[in-house]
Amino acid sequence: MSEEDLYLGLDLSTQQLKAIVLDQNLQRTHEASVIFDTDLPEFRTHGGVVQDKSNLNVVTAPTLLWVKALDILMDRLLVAGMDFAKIASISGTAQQHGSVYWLKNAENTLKTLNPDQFLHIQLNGAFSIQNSPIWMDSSTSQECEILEKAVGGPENLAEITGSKAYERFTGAQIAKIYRNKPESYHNTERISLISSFLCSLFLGKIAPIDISDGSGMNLLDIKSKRWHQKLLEETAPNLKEKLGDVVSSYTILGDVSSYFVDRWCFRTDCKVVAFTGDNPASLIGMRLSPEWLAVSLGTSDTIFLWLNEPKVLLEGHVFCNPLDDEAYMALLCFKNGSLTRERIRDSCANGSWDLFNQLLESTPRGNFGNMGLFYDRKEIIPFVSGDFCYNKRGEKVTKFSSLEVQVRALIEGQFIAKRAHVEDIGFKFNSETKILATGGASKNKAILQVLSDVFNSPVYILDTSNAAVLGSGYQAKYALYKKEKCFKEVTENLPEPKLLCSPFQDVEEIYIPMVEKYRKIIDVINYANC
Ligand code: XUL
Repeated sequence: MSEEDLYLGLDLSTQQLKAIVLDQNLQRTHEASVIFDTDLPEFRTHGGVVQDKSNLNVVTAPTLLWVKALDILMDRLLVAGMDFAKIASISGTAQQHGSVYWLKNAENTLKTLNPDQFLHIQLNGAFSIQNSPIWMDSSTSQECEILEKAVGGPENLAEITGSKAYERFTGAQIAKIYRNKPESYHNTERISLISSFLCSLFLGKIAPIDISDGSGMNLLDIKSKRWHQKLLEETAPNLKEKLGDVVSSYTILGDVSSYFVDRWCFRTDCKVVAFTGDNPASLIGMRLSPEWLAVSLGTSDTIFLWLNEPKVLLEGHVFCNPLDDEAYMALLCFKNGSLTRERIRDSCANGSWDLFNQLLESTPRGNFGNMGLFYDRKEIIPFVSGDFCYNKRGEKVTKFSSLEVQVRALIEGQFIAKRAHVEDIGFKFNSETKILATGGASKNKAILQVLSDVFNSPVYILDTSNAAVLGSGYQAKYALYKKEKCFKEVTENLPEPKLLCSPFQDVEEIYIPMVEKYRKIIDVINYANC
């Protein structure tokens, strides 16, 4: 290993393929990206996907688009001055759950690629299904029912695989392909996740699926880290052979293929490390450890946390941890994030965040006992929609007495709900707990102060706009050094998160009762919806 060594990280997300090159200190030296809609218009994607006009629930992406994007990306890195011979290792990440179907003999094609030709020309005929189902697909409710039934219900499936059955998860998607296109399924040599598919292109053979992305399939037993026999059988025949073995996410799979050595001048001993899903890679990119709770405030709000033991989550996901085989990670998604905040900003503050913040800061913690829950779209946790406003006497009202109260009710309500659900999955708050705020709204200090108060924990920020691709770059280096150093040591030169807000002294007295009040409100709403 030399001081000159560089690490290549890739991220195949829904709308683009990105690459980042990091030096020994994990500082970026080069980056490039390919935007699917505009750089590859011939595939006619919108937002990187194709929605079936006759059934809007069917959402796919052309597999060859991703291959062609890699051809272009490599070229862009070269034009940016990249010397590929300096790369010591490669890892990557991709949108989760989507699947790629390799036609019989595809592995042979991968092993014998001609370096004088583009990948997309040579892999044109390598797929038995041309359009890969992706995470935005929701057309498999029938298959989900079958998987849950096979193991005695959603709770059992969540206990085995980390999640109840979800339509976008790969098991249900494979089952649908087998049912609708049995010929194509039988002609399939191997099935990859999008992450392991991208890895296969670098490896020159079909790469194994890693346990962390593999946890997004409803097929893997997350405790034994093996495929669950009964679930495989219920999904499709001979599935075990088509999926291959799973590996730890930091596994070095081998040297880069001769195609990359001959075409792009990679060195022959450049290592390819397993690729994983974008959420596990983000956990790496944020350098999360057990005392941290990452709260991403975006279009949807997401909470990431490190778990030392698996939990049974009916509303959320548990994945094997990409850094530590003994640990797990949890992911909770809340659909009503920024869009709901923007709606209330527009109605109360004329679209101005400054005014919104002034209104928020002019009301006291606890909002005089008023409480509001706002769900523009049907929420995931809890499964409800509509606006729910309760005054200080606990009476349901159509709206609050002032704009200030309305604004605070929204922000407190969003974070109180998150605290309740994080507690429900067994996360224990203590004096060590720290919150890492990310996403668009993490620039808003007034909102983050409420987050800090409701969770009674300090809130830090870190530039994590590229957490997934950075995470794959960190993983590329970590895998090489794993025998001598822990992850913390490998990433020790990176800047620490910056403390932005600390909780006020009185917050537990105010918010513990409000969390209880929230639970009661949700029970009443759920009861009324039954
Ligand atoms: C997670 C999920 C999405 C995709 C998108 O379960 O479906 O976050 O990974 O990139």
